[in-house]
Amino acid sequence: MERTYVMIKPDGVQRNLVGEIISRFEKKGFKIVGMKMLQMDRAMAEKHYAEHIGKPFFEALAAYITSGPVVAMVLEGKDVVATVRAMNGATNPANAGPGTIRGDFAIEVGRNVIHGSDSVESAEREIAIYFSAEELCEYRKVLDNWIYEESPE
Ligand code: IDP
Ligand code: MG
Repeated sequence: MERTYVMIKPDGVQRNLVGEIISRFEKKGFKIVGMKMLQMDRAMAEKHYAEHIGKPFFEALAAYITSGPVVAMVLEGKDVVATVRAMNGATNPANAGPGTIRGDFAIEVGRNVIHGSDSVESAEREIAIYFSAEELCEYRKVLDNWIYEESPE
């Protein structure tokens, strides 16, 4: 079953959106298989956002993402990578539709509340930054049969 890395950014924590955001993913049917709170340091920011090092917004991004605790999680489910991106909404909240997390709760790209991996490969890379194998839980839920037609593997 596909997995993705999702992170409630420091503004999401400060603005009391942790419960609201987790609730959306839970209600959708995705399974939380890992979760923790942590504060990122500069080295973690450079690792996570390696592709953005050197871009004009990188320093602001590094300051933002290390400015307070984040909630890191791994979600599991069918097409979870693309679906979480859709639920998060466009990177710039000005372009994020209503009903998306960024569309409903954010205004500026530099305070866009949530992160979600952009591909299965990115998800694998990002999950490994934040979680060891022992920190991820493999388990079944009785509701799985009410969320999937076929029992998920
Ligand atoms: P994504 O988070 O939707 O994958 P990316 O383009 O990978 O978007 O950018 C990573 C993060 O960097 C964004 O979520 C946002 O917090 C920040 N960011 C991206 N572009 C800008 C910008 O132009 N100004 C300020 N921050 C930006
Ligand atoms: Mg990205």
